[in-house]
Amino acid sequence: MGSNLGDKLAYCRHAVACLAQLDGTHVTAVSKIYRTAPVDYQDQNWFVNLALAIETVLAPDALLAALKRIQRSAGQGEKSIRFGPRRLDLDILLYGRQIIQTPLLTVPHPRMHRRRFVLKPLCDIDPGLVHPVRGESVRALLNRLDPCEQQIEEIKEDVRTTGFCMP
Ligand code: PH2
Ligand code: MG
Ligand code: MG
Repeated sequence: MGSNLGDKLAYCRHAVACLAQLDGTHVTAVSKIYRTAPVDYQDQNWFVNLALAIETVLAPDALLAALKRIQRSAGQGEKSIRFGPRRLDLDILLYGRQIIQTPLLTVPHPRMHRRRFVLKPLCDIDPGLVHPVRGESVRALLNRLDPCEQQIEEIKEDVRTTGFCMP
């Protein structure tokens, strides 16, 4: 998840709480929280980014619909500039090892392998997670990035609120 408008951490906390309360869904891991330099469209605020692992009965399209609902509940409209500022952005990065291509959803996320703000939090959760298209672990993909690009700093905060079911 990511936010770079308003009270970024509060939007992320809200999203974590909503996901923890989603029917048929358990949050099983939460990454550290990061401040990250904007990528792809650079003339905007730094983001707060983190990643969650969930177990869910929701199929990918139903999960996507739920994520959009949570985005809307944070006041995030559907129409934002591509790669531009947003209160809350919830993306599906991986769905098990499935490869999904529909008009609404591409999984694995098509840009995740080159984004430090995605790979670093995923490594917190499980560095051995394998990208099902590239056949490489998220740690290997992270090590491949140019160390001079995509600044990232850990924030010492806790986004976990209530309703958690940690393994
Ligand atoms: N999201 C984008 C575009 N650029 N940069 C950072 N650092 N973090 C993001 O979450 C992000 C971005 C589009 O969703
Ligand atoms: Mg995004
Ligand atoms: Mg998105």
